[in-house]
Parts: sequence; structure tokens; C-alpha cells
Amino acid sequence: MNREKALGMVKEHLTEHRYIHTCGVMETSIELAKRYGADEKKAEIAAIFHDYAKFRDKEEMQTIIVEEKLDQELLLYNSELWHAPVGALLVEREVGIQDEDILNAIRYHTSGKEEMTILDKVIYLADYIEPNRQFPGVEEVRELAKESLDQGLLKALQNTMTFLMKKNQAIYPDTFRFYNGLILNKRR
Ligand code: DGI
Ligand code: FE
Ligand code: FE
Repeated sequence: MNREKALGMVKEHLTEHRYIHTCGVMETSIELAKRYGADEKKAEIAAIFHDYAKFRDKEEMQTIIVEEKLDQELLLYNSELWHAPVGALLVEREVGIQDEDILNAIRYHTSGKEEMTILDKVIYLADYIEPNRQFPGVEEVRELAKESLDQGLLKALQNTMTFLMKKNQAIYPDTFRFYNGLILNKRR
């Protein structure tokens, strides 16, 4: 699928703000894919569709999680996590994308998981550092991302987990596994 067609398909599902974010993730994903050796075309398509389900009704996402037998534990955690696995399913079903590498990058873009491919990591990090993002700590992660994919990810995860913990929010197990994997790999 070409970029224009993909952007046109996703645009009707997003707000203006989220569409601008999506374009930023697309540009940053391609840069990171070049730098760290992921498939640039897959990175482009995964980035364009990564937030496809962001504005679905909670009830619709809940029904999909139950009926499609996604991880039922998701229902215990922040509903912000749901748009990633639900998005992967809907992008396959409604857009017709079948490439598992692309679908996985969408599926794990919010939580991460223990074993992430380079493409999964590229999308996760691009989502965090794309140029329209403005929050404390993002500049430090942008700098780290120029030198090391894993160092950038580690700082991004530390920021996110600290942020969630300060708000008394639970940390989804895959997020912990992603974090632990990065720490344990680094020591190897
Ligand atoms: O969709 P975006 O806003 O572009 O970014 P995202 O897909 O990374 O979603 C971020 C949201 O997900 C943010 O509100 C924090 C939440 N989140 C991420 N990891 C976890 C989490 N929430 C909980 N409870 N636990 C997590 O591990
Ligand atoms: Fe998202
Ligand atoms: Fe996003």
C-alpha cells in the first residue's frame, strides 16, 4: 500500500491532532528504521496505522477483547492500553493488512513485551520521540535514540513507568517484561 492511500485510510479515524502525531511517528520511524536496520516500508505502514483504534468506544474495544479472546488481563488495566492489540486486529480485518511484522508492531506499540523485534522497538520509540511530542524528558530520549535504540527505549520506559506509578496506576505485565528484558540484556 502506498503512503498516500494509507494516510487517507487512517485520517478518517483520527482527530487532527492525532493525525499530525501519526505523520510525526511515520517520519521518525523511517529514520530509526534506516539507522537501526528495520524494513523501512514496514515501519512506514506500521507507523501510519499504529493508533488506528485510538478513538474506538471503550465498549467496542471491551467486546473485541472478550470475543476475540485477546489477553483478558487487559480489562483489569488502563483502557489506554487497549487500542494497541485491538488496533492490530482491526487493521487486519478492516484495512486488510496481513503482514505479521506490521501487525505485531501495532499490537505492542503501547506496552511492549519481553522479546521485541527491531521493527517493534522502532515503532515504540518513534511513538515516544516524534517531533510533535512535548513532555519532560523527551529531549533526553531523543538524544539517546541517536546513539542506541535500547538506551533510548530504556529511558522512555523508565519515564513512563515512573509517571504511571506516581499516578497510582498499575503497570501491565508486558511493560515490566519489556523493561526487565532491556536491563538483563544490557548486562549480558
Ligand atoms: O497512543 P499514544 O498516546 O500515541 O501513546 P501510547 O500508545 O504509548 O499510549 C500511552 C498511554 O498508555 C498512556 O496513557 C500510558 C498508557 N500506558 C502505557 N503503558 C502502560 C500504560 N498504562 C498502564 N496502566 N500500564 C502500562 O503498563
Ligand atoms: Fe498508541
Ligand atoms: Fe501514538
